[in-house]
Amino acid sequence: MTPSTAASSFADDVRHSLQLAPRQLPSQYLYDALGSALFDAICELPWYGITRAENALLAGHRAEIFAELAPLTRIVELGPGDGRKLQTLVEGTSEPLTAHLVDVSAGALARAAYTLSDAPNVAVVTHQASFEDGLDAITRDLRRPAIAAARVRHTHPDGRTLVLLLGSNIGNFDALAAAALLDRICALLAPGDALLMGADLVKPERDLLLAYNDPLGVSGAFNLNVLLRINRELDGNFDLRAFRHRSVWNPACSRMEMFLVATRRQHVRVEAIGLELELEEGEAIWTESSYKYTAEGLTDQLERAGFGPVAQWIDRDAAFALTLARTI
Ligand code: AVJ
Repeated sequence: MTPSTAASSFADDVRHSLQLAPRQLPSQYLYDALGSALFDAICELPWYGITRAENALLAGHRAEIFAELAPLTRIVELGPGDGRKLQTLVEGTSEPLTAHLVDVSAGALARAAYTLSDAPNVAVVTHQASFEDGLDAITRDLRRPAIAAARVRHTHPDGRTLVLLLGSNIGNFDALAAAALLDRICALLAPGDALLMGADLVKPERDLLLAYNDPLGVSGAFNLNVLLRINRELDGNFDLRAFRHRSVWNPACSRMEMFLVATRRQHVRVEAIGLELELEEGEAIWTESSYKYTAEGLTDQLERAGFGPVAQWIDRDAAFALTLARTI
């Protein structure tokens, strides 16, 4: 994706989504350089257990995963963040690997590539793109004639592929979009390849509220930063002090919802997209949904997308599941 395309889709998405009822902003835009750094800080918070639980599961089961998938030569990670999840995983093998990293954030890609430069057996290829566009680009690469012929014979002369969708990144997709993403991943893979998915499970509401509205205020800063980004990149005049962070658990939809709530009636202008907004006091901009799953819900969803045998490891304390699904 060229920077100009990225910039114009940000402008289009902001113009469109801020005029919806209720007002919204797509959560992918939370991750500019500062947003990615704030998210990395969230992962260090004692109240946000996803990252620690997942790392422990990856470290505990990586040998098993590599043994199961041998010969594994290619890893595609959707949303690598700072690269530490993948770093933990690849400590389980000394075989040569190519890692394709797909992320909307250039800063995250640079940091992930740097983290992985410690692993001598891993060659990194970065794709600054949405998960969908990145998968399309990688699929085009993989459909070279020699590989296409091998796929028809259902063999793996060039090794197997493992797609990683970790950190509960799946949680930002609603049911339809998640199904479409899993279908797309399944279609990219050849028989014997696999998807490793890390997903946060439903847990007590008080734990969820602490994870998404932490006492240190990092979650709030992470959320508010999207307004700062609009001010900087689209010449907006959002007053960050006139909004507060709100997180709520929506049990009917099994998701955490994150909002920016206007603390007073106000007029906002976003110059670069010619947008004028009148916000009422208490009016909310919906900035993120984080869906929470059940262990069975995850395996059902993977089977519906066409995956075959599934292995699952669960951290009961953190209520987090790591699920490995093979293709048939
Ligand atoms: C990176 C999407 C998995 O939903 O838990 C953290 C982002 N939002 N705190 C999540 C997030 C608020 C995170 N994901």
